Amino acid sequence: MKRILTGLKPTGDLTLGNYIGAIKQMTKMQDEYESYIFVADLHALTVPQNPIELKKRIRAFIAMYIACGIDPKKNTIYIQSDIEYIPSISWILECSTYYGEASRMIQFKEKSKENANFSVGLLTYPVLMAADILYADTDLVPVGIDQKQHVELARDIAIRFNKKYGEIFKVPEPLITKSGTKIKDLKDPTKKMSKSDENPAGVISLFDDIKIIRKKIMSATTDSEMNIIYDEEKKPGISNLINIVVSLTGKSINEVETMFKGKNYGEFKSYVADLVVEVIGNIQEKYNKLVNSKELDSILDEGAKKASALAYKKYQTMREKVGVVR
Ligand code: ATP
Ligand code: LTN
Repeated sequence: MKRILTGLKPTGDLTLGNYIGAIKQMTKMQDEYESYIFVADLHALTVPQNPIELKKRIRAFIAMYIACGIDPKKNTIYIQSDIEYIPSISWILECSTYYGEASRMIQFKEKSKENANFSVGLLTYPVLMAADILYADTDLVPVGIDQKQHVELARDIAIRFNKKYGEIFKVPEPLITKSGTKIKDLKDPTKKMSKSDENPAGVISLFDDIKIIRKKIMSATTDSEMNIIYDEEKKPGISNLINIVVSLTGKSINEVETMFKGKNYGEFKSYVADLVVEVIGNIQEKYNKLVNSKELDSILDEGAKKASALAYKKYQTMREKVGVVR
């Protein structure tokens, strides 16, 4: 069975976009693959975080994964920082990564422009990501298109390391989820719905109160026409709402258009709101039962144990090969 592995960084509350674009995709793949899913908490440290909030959010992410349908029996679920050998693996990999290639990463270039006092961690971020992927002999890495370059760097590092020291790493492939429609911001449907967005009005958090979710959808930006037709360019707001319906129900765009022929935007938005509220309401119910449970700790203990055993083995092999052993 091929192994897939992915992580999300806890830099904001999980959104409907993360659910549709990443978590739901993982639930679809968990029967076909041996799946590893984690919270990339060390990656969150590349930008300033409030420690108390971060700690809460890490646990919330794990509970949310499971509430969204990531089955602990089918997945190895863990917190990145619980796997203590990953940063050690990352260090050895850093020494096999050129400064030039790390500084060419688009995400680094963009984020380092935002703040002149950026950390070194922002530069080495993709090497830590390579360690996340390579320790586990991962075959496929499901990610959004923005992370493709990082997975390619992980491949380059693996190939280079293998050439120098022998076949140590499996060379992973990115898996770009084609069906993973990009969900757009409800207030500005030309940009992606993003968990680290400063303006929450256009972002549906999986933790939002149901009433707020309904309100956000009812006040989503649309155009001044009257017809519910998919046209990303001329009608980005309506198209985004159609995409949400398509992703949550499995209906086709055509079916949604037909359902709402002759209906007004209010009726359509109200349908979308009912749908999203039902989906997120069910998720929240499961989440609330899980988040403070002992069961969650057992799942995390088990995940950490399994992943740590693999990471330890890989790290020892690397030490031997590189020569940093007693
Ligand atoms: P940040 O704001 O911190 O960059 P983000 O919400 O944009 O976070 P990422 O952490 O970059 O999300 O991505 C996690 C996963 O969720 C990726 O696989 C990404 O493709 C997916 N994802 C994020 N936002 C959306 C969205 N709006 N629509 C579909 N998929 C999304
Ligand atoms: N960089 C990714 C999160 C991430 C990841 C990983 C994804 C960290 N390590 C390993 C896949 C595999 C992001 O920003 N979404």
